[in-house]
Amino acid sequence: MSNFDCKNKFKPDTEGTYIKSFKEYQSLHKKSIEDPQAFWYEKAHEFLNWDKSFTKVSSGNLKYGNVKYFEDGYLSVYQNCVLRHKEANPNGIALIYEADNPEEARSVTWLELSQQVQLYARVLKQMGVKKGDVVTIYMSTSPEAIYAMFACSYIGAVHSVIFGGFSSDAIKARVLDSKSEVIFTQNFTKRRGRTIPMKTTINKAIEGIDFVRKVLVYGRVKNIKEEINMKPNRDILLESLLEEFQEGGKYENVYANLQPMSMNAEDPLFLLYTSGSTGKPKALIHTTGGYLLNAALTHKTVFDIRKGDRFGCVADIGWITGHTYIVYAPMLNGVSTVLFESTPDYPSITRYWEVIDKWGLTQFYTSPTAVRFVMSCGTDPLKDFSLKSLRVIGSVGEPIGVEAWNWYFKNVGKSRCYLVDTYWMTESGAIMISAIPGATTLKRGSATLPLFGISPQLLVKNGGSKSIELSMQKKQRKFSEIAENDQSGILTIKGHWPSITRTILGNHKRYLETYLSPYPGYFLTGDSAYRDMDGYYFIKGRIDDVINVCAHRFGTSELESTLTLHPKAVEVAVVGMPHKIKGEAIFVFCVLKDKHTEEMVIKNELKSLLQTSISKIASPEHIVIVDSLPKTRSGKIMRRILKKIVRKNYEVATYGDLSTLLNPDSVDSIVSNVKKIL
Ligand code: 6R9
Repeated sequence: MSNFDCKNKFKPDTEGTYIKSFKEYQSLHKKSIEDPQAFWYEKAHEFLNWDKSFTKVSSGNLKYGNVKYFEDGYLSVYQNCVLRHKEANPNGIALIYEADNPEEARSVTWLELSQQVQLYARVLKQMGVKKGDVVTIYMSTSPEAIYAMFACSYIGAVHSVIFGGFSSDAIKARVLDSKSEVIFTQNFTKRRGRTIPMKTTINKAIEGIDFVRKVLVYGRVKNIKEEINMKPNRDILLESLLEEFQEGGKYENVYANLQPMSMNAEDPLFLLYTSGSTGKPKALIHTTGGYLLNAALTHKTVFDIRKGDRFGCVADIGWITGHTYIVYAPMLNGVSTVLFESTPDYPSITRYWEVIDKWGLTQFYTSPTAVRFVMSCGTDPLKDFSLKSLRVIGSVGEPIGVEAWNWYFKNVGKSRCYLVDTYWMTESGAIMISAIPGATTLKRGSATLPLFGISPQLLVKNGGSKSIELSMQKKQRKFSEIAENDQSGILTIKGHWPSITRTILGNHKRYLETYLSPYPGYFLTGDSAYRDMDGYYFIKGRIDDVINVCAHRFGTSELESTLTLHPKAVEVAVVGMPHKIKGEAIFVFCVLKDKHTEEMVIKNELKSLLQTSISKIASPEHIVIVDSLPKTRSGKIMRRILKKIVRKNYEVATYGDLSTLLNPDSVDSIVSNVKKIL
C-alpha cells in the first residue's frame, strides 16, 4: 500500500457546504447507524415532499430480504423532481443537452420540462399503460429520454432503460424478461458524427415477441431518407402523437387533467439490468421513496450541491450512474443537469473542457476510464480552458489508480477542487463510500469513508484469531468481522439503507443467494477492500479479481494501477492464468499511447515496474500489447473474457453474456494476439 500513503492536506472551502466539518460528518454518521429511525425520518422530510407522510421509517431485514422504507407513505415523483422547481423557477435551466454535434446543444427550462413530461404521460396513458407496467426506454442520453422516464412515474409505470448502444440480442433478453409491452425509442442516434440506427435494432430485437403492443419512435435525426420499417398498428411516430395532445390537437382535452400518480414509497420506480459474472442479466428493482431520498441526500452531501449549480455527470442514462446522478438526484435537488450524448474526443479532444466552460459547470463526474483516456492525450488540450466554475470533481465505476487521481486532481481540479472518488453499485442505488467536501481529508486512491446509513464491514472467512467470532448456524459459512484497521477483507455492508435494491425481478431466490445469504446480516458487495490505519477504505476490486501467485495474493487493480504508472501505458488489464508451478501466473494486456513504441523495450519496462513496485513474485508471465480492451458501456474491463482467452478458450460463443460489451471487435484481435504466444 505504499502507493497510497500520501495524505492530501487540501483545505476545502467550507462556506456553504452541506456538511460543515469532519466532526459534523462523524456525529451525523453515528446517528444514522445508531438511530436510523430518527435520522431517516428527519432526512425524508428535509428532502422530499410527501402527499401522505409515513408512520414507520423502516421494517424487514436482510435475512428475508424484505426491507421496506416509509411503507405507508405516499409521494409523487413528478411533484418532487419537476413541479416544485417549475413553480419556484419556471425559466431556470433544468436540462442542458450536449448533443453529439455541439451545434445541436440546447437547454430545457423547468417549465418546458414539466410540459413535455405531461404530454409524454398522456401519450402513455392513451397507449393503455397502467400502474406497475414496465416501459422500455431505448434512447440516447437526451431530453426526450428524460421526458419518457418521468412520464412513466407520472402514471405509475416502471421504466427499464437500456443502454443506447446495446445490440438487438441484449434488448431482446431484457424485453422478454421484463415483459414490457410498450417501448420508447428513436429513429437513429448520432455518435462521433456517425448516424446509427436504433429503430431497426428494436425491430430485430422484438421480432416474434407478440406482447410488445406499441413502439413509440422519436425522430432524433431529422431529414433522413433511410428506412426504419414502421410496423402498422404497433409503431407510432412520437412527434405526431404528441401534437395531438397539444393545443388544437385531436386529443387536446383528453387527459388534460391527468394528475401525477401518488406512489407508495415501496412502489417500484424502475428496474435496471446488470450482468453478474455468470448467468443472464438480472433486473434489479429500485423503489420510489427510499431510492429518491438517498439519491438526493448523497448528491447534496458528496457534490456539495448549492442553489444555481450546474451538475455535469457525463455518463449514459442507461447506467445506474445516469439514473441516479444525471436524472433523479439533480432534479430532486433542483439544479441543472447535463445530458452528454457524445464522447470525450468528438469533435475534438477538448470536448469535456468546452462543455465545462461553456455552461459554467460546478461539478464534473466521470469514470476512471474516461480520465485515463483524456490523460493519454496530455495536458495540451486543456490549455485554453479555465474550468474555474468547477468546485467538485468526481470519479465512479472502478478504482481510480494513483496516477489518474493525481492527473485529474491537478489538471482538471487545478489542485483546488475537491476530488470525490465515489464507491457504489447498481444494487446500492446511491453512493456508499465517498469523501465529503468540507469534511473529509482526501487521500489519493481512497474512496475514504462511508456515507450516512452505510456501515461497511470487512469480513474474513473462517474467522481470525483477533476478531470476534459471530455465532453462526450450522452449515452456514463461518466468518468474522475484522475489527482492526490496516487490514483487507471482503467488503460487506452491515444492515440495510433506504436505497438498497429490494429484489431481482422474478427471482427473489437469486437475490438472496447473491447478496444476502452468503454472510447473514450483511449485504455482499462483491468487492474486497483495504481499511487503513485511519479507517479509510481503498477498494481493491471485485473479489473474483484476485490472482494467487505462489500463494501470494495480488489484486488485479493493484497490479493495474502500478502498470499504468508507466508513461506509455494508457490502459492495462491483468488476469490470472493457470500455471503448473506458481498456481496462477500474471497475464498482462496493455494498450499503448503510441502504437509505434518498440514492444520489447516497453514489455521489459513493465515487467521491472511490477518487480520493483510490488514484488518479484508479481513478475508477469506474459505481456500482450493490444489496440483496445473489451469493455462494458460503463467503462469496466470485462476481465472474464480475458480470463477465458488466456485459458486458450477461443470460442466466443462460450464467453457468456456479452450483451454489455461495447467493442466486440477488440475480442477477435486479442484472441489472435494471444494465440501467437500461447
Ligand atoms: C456505480 C457503478 C459496481 C462495481 C462495484 C465496484 C466498481 C464502482 C468504484 C468501484 C472502485 C470506485 N466500482 N465505483 N470500484 N472505486 N469508486 O459503477 O455501478 O456498474 O453496478 O458497478 O463497480 O467493483 O462493485 P455498477
